Amino acid sequence: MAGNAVNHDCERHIGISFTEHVAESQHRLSPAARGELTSLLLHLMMAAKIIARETRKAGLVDILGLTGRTNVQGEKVQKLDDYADDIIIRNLRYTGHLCVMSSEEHEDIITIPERYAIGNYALTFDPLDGSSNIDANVSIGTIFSIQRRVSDGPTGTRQDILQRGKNQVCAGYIIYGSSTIMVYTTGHGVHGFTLDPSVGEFLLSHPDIRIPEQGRIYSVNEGNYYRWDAPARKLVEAFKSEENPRGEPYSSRYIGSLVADFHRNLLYGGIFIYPADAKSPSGKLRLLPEANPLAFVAHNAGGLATTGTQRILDIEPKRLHHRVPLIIGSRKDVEFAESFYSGGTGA
Ligand code: P6P
Repeated sequence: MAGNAVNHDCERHIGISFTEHVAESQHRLSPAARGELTSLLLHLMMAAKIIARETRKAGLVDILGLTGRTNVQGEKVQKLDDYADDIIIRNLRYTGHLCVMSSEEHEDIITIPERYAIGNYALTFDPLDGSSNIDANVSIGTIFSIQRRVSDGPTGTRQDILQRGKNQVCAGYIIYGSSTIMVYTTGHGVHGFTLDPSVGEFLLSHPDIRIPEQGRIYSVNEGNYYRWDAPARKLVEAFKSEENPRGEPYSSRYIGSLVADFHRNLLYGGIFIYPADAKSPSGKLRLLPEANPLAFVAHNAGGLATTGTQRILDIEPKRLHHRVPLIIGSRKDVEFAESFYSGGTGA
């Protein structure tokens, strides 16, 4: 027991590197593991360091602005978007840990070239979420979701990607802001690491993150108000009134960059709401590269994530770019939101 206690302290010791943290966690939690997931995460962090470097100097080199292309979502593709997407694919496809990848920027799955070994995991990612904010130097982020392979053919398939969020083995994000912070969970707590460029390592800065069970912030684009259905309108009105878990009006904070809005709520408490609306009847945000990984982090930090009528992690994905309404954050605030959709308070 004493040995475990020592290991436990070590891996949650402020300042320990991500490399040491994942190795200690693997030793303590999965002593029989062969280290595939650990190695996969280290390759992903290398990609994140490269993206962070390019994001920091984006204003100085010709990497800002638009590529002139639109992606599968119909969104204008930023040069940094493309760069981040390419860096992740190149840094991960040769590792022998992945059977398939899926990126928000690609219509179909990304198969592993025949010259590389096939691994036991499937990676879904949004290479640079919030990229429309890049030119204004607003925080943006990479979001990732890792599932265990379920297919059994010569290479990975869509089946490996189209899994429920509750099956994830690991999920998290990297936020490129005033500092570069990586937050991740493997289902054993949520931990945050801050990149120290002087040593080129992510160092543990936020061990065992727990989202406050009730917040004081609501985060939504109120410009869409007249496109929402009645429950969404009544829910947001409630957060402006005293008819809410807090008993007084919440503060409104909206950055317009999902990772930044989510990260603030994770640390301070609060709720992020992106309802379906007349323009996006299924919702704007994507289930696989955005909602599922953030829901996995939220749940492991004591929070919740729902469409209003269904918990995000229970949703059976129908297609790679499956969109969902997203209500995510502090447990009491999300449960309050659900009451507006279940024929309760706001119906
Ligand atoms: P709106 C960024 O484009 C993004 O995908 C998320 O990062 C963000 O939460 C959302 O869209 C913002 O959308 O419609 O409020 O501009």
